[in-house]
Amino acid sequence: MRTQVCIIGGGPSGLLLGHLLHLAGLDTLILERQSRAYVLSRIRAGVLEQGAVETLARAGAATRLEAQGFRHAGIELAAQNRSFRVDFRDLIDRDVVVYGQTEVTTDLYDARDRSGAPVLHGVEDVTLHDIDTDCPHVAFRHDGAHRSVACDWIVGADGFHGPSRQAIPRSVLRTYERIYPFGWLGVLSETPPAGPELIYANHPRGFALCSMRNEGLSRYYIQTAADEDPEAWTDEAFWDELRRRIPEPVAETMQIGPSIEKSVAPLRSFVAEPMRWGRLCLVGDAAHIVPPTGAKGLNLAVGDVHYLEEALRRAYDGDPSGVDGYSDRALARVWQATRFSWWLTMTLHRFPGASDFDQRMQEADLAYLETSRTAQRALAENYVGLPY
Ligand code: FAS
Ligand code: PHB
Repeated sequence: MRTQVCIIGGGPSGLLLGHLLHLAGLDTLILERQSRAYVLSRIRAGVLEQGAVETLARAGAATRLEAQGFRHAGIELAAQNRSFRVDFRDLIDRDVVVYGQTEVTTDLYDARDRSGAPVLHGVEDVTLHDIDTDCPHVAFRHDGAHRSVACDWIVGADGFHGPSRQAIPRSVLRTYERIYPFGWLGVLSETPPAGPELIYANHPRGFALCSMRNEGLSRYYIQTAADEDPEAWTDEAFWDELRRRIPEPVAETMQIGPSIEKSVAPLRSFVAEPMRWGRLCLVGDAAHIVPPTGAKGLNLAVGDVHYLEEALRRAYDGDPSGVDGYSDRALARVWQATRFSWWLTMTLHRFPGASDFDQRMQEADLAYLETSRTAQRALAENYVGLPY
C-alpha cells in the first residue's frame, strides 16, 4: 500500500485533517483502532471556539453545526451562592458555539464517506518506521493480515495513549505534566439545561459545571476523586451533590431526570515537545492534554490541524518552511491554552488539604473578575479562543 499522508487515529483530529488534505488534492489513509460506533459513543467536549467552527466550515463539515449549534455570548461564574455573567459579545464581540464532539465527529465521518477516501477501522499493532528518513512507513494488522503502508508523512492523531508520540526518540522528546488530584464525574440527562448558558461553580465542596447539548439534553459535571467509581453514584446522589454546589435559584428550578451516561474523566495538563520529528507530525491529544475546565481540548486539536494542513499543502508545493515551523507555531498556541486551562482549574476546584484561606483566595479571584472588565476581557479572549 502507498499513500501521501498516513494518519493514525480516526478521532476529530485525524478526520478533520484527513478531509482538509483530501480537499487539497492529497491522498490520505486513516488508521483507526476502534469501530466507528465506539468512536462515536465517547461523550466528550461540548464547546467550539469560533476558529474551530470556521475550520469545520472550511472542511464542509459544519452544515448541521450551523443549523443545530447554540451560539453562546457568555458564561456564568458562580461562588458563594451567587453568580455573575462574563459577556463575551459585549467585551470582545466574539462568541462560542455549543455543539457536542460526538456530533462533530459524526459530521466528519459523513464528510469522509462522501469523499470516498479510506478509513480502516479495527487496525491493530500499529508501528511507525523510518520516520527520520524520506521514506517512512506504518505497519499494522487488519482483518488478521499484516500490512504496511509507505507514505511521505505520518500524522499522529492517536490521542494520549497512542503509539505516535512514543515513536519520537526519548533523547528528543520533552514532556511537561501536571496531574490534578481530582476528576470530573459527568452525567448526560434528557432534561432541559439548567440555564441559557454554561455555569461554572466554585464551591468549598468542590467544582460543578452545568452544560448542555441541546434544549432537551443536558451535561453536568461535579468534581470527585480522580479514581471515583461512577457506578457508586446513584442519580439521586449526583443531583443532590450538584445542587449543593450551584446557586440556590438555579438548584431550585433546574429539572432533573435519569442519567443516560455517567463517567469519570481524570484531569491532567500535559504537553509534549516537539510536535514534529522527521516525517512524523503530532496533532491533538497525541501531543497535549488540558483539563476540560477551559473547554480547550477539542479546540486545540482543531488549531493544530489548521496549522498542519497548511504546512503539508505548502510542502507538496515545494515549500518546506511550513512543516519546519509547524511545531513551534502549534506549541505557541498550545502553551497559551494550557496556561488558561490550568489557571481556571486552579481557581474553580477545591484541592485536597486546601485551607479556608485558600478558599477565600479563590473567592477573591472571582470577586475581582466580577468587578473588573479588564479581568473579564482576559478571560473572554482565552475562552472564545486566541487567534490562529
Ligand atoms: P482522540 O483521543 O479523540 O482520538 C484519537 C483516536 O486515535 C481515537 O479514536 C483512538 O481510538 C485512536 N487510536 C488510539 N490508539 C490507536 C492506535 N494504536 N491505532 C489506531 N488508532 C488509535 N475536551 C473539551 O474541550 N471539553 C471536554 O469536556 C472534554 N472532555 C473529555 C473527556 C474525556 C474522558 C476525554 C478522554 C477527553 C475530553 N476532552 C474534552 C478532550 C477531547 O475532547 C480531546 O481533546 C479530543 O478528543 C482530541 O481529539 P483527538 O486528538 O482526535 O484525540
Ligand atoms: C461539556 O459540555 O462537556 C463541557 C463544556 C465546557 C467545559 C467542559 C465540558 O469546559
